[in-house]
Amino acid sequence: MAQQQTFVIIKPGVLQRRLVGEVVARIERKGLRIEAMKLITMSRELCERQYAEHKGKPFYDGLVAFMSSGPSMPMVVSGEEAISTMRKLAGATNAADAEPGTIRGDLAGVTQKNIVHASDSPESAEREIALFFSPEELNPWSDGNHDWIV
Ligand code: 3AN
Repeated sequence: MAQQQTFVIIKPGVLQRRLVGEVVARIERKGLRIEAMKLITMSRELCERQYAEHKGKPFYDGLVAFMSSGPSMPMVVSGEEAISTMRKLAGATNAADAEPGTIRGDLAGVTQKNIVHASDSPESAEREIALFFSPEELNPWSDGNHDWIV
């Protein structure tokens, strides 16, 4: 078990659905730490860099158009095994496969608009954090003596 940083995006449409608090609450309730967060509208170029590995796939053009279609919220989230923990909280990519109890299982009806992105490896997390945040925008913090996590 190790402390890790991961990268999360609350995707376009979540603000319109008034679900930002719901998503953030699930991340907080799990005991993860939000260490950076901002509200941006991604340029097409930024989307293309973020999703370079999917270039050529049938859903790529639609994904880039969707991700640049409105405001989204990139975040840096830290904690014990944060990468796999955040992926489990998010649930399966395919909206129909995402289990109830997960963010996508409870809130996503359409795979492309599946509420959140969460990095799938330490290498992706590092690359994505650097793509969206400058070092000064990161705010590492600890729980100190406030050991409320059971
Ligand atoms: P994940 O976000 O769960 O890591 P990826 O990396 O395979 O999944 O896909 C990136 C994003 O592309 C997904 N979050 C989703 O928005 C979109 N996507 C993936 N597969 C499909 C699909 N079959 N149809 C439409 N959109 C898709």
